[in-house]
Amino acid sequence: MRVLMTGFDPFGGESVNPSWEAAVGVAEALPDAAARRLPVVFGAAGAALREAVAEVRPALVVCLGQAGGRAELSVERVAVNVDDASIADNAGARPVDEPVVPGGPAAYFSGLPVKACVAASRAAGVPAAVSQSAGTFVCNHVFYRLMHLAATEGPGLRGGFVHVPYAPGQVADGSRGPSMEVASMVRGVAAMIAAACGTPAGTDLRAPGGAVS
Ligand code: PCA
Repeated sequence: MRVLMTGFDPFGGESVNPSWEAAVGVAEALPDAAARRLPVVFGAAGAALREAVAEVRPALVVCLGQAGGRAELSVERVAVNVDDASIADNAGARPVDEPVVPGGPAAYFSGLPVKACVAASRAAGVPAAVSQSAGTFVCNHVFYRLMHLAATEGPGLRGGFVHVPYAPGQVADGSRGPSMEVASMVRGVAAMIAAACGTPAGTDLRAPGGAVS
């Protein structure tokens, strides 16, 4: 199965974004995969994703993004149709309560079997959890655009979004919380892709992964 991996440029004052390094690592580990780097820019990121899908023609798309502060790989369950930026994107834009796609549905569920992905990563020794929100910044924007593309123009296209923690070099001063080696991210995401390939579309493992609040 041909796979498209995406990661992002650095943002928020960082000089690296481990999502890109992990996307490259996963693509290199798979027999038929490509990696593309997306700008951290509302609108342009979705357009770049769309171009990449048209060019690579993948059966599966896994977009990665950095979620500093999280301790594990976060398999995102749902993309919402809202851009609400608490910081400026890399082009200086800061939309508030604007739709990702005007007239689009309020939300899309991930096309990945999120529970099976979490289980597969854990079985590979890499901490992972279901996340109930991908936020309302550029990652959610790309996730929503991906799912909208799959729903409207891509029959058979499966995809989803995984947030990764900071890499160790980003938290070296010790004050910025948890981190994960990029090699572990690669191992966990590769296990998720194997799980997705082995799980019929529209089905998932039945395992708890919710949150109380
Ligand atoms: N993380 C941001 C955008 C780019 C990235 O890697 C987010 O979570 O929205």
